[in-house]
Amino acid sequence: MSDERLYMGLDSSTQGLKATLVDTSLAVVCEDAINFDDALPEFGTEGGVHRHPDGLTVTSPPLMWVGALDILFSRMTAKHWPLDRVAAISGSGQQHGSVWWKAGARESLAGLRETKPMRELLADSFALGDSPVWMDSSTTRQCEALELALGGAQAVADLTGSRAYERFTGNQIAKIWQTQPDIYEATERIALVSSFVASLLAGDYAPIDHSDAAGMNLMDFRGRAWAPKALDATAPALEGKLGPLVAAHTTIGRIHTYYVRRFGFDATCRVIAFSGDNPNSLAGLRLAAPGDVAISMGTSDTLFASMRKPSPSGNEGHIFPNPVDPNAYMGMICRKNGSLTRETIRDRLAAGSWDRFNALLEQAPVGNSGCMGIYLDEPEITPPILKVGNYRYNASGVGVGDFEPGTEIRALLEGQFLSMRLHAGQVGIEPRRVIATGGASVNPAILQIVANVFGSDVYVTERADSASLGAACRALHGATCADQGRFVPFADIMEAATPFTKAAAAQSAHHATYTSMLARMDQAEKALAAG
Ligand code: 5FX
Repeated sequence: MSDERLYMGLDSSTQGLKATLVDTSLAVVCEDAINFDDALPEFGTEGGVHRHPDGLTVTSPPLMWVGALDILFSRMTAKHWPLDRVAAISGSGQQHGSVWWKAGARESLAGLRETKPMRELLADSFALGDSPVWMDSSTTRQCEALELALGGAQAVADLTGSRAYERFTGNQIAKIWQTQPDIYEATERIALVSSFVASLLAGDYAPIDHSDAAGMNLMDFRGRAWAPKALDATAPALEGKLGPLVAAHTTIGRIHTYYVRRFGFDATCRVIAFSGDNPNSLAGLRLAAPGDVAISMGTSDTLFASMRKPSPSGNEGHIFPNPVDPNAYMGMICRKNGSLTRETIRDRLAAGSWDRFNALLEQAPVGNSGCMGIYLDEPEITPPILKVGNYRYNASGVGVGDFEPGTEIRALLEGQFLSMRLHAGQVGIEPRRVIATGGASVNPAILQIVANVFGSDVYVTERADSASLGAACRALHGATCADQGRFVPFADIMEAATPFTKAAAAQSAHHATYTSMLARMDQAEKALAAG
């Protein structure tokens, strides 16, 4: 039996919890995942969330996330994962969601006893039973107030890396403070989903890392410290409730004895700071050179790129500190209407079959003879369009009610990626190489559209779940930095990893067709955003 050290990444995403175990050459040794709706039906979530009647508020119960960890670790022991060889764990969480620990929760965390499931031990630890998550768009009023207090959208972006966004945690905190002050007062610590899961492992409140903290509109993203002006404009005495910030490669503690006794972990197993799913994906996708862009096609579609010279925009996009390089940043844009919208249209027009969906797509020519569409099941983040609906335009730009199925599917896919290219360009991202990941990255027809829209070859990794893999890579990175007592470049760690595979080559004529459609997409989006 090998005694090689292993590294674990956990990903607490919107819809489920995943674990990936890698060895020192970053080969995946074991992985497993559970879906919240299926594994924990008693919480009544759909897609991992509760959608509220106002159409804007979206929440998830943090106790469900705790229950998921119980179930996943129990499954690991049942499947004889070599947990005693895990030298470090790190993790990933859906960004922006907040967990509201009630006074006294710290003692409950420290005193976890292995005789009971964690879910029972922490049942009374939350001041807020349902946490706002990234899909929530109910805080427009708080966003306007923050921008007013700080001198406008560009000023907020210059300070925090993004203009005020509804889902960003600071604006969610302001809303709770204004509408449920008793909950705010009863809260001892506000965690992000990432730092929350890290707390469960370390048995103590875990610090928030710089990269995920940039999704709060509360941190000076260059100085990597809480921004007093933003805190003051959000809620009183907030810094004490947020706790310290750390770089993402920091060891925040050793695993709590609960996991040693109940699941067989080694007591020296390090817990490395957790971060957001997008920063983890950047690590998992090894975006090293400027122009290396990743497109993650999950519940939301996000595009991100490593960058040295950030230029935050008061209109769109985000800049976060880079989770694996303290001197670099990551640029990101996020479209909320991603996979779920593709699935809605697949179910409506192709009876749930991707093969049929792809066959229908091929019935319409590249560029769709000028037809275009914007399909919004949810209020959109980029560009900010709060109303939902399907908007179809013929070649003359006139709104129409219906398309043939093939035209509809092509309008959806081309529209999604044209919009992404448009907005990536506006924050200065110039793709040289695109790495695709997430559920839709296994669909060759979608990858070909991506290649042609961006005019870049598209590569895929052997794995679609880059966030939990990225977290496992970061566990190895954090442990190596700690063992060597210095910052070790992430590239040194990743040298052992297998190269990416080219999955689609850009076709210049088709790229030109798409380039000629950008201005019309821009116009259509602006008209919708303006209401
Ligand atoms: C990023 O800003 C987002 O809101 C989403 O990509 C979430 O992180 C999804 F979990």
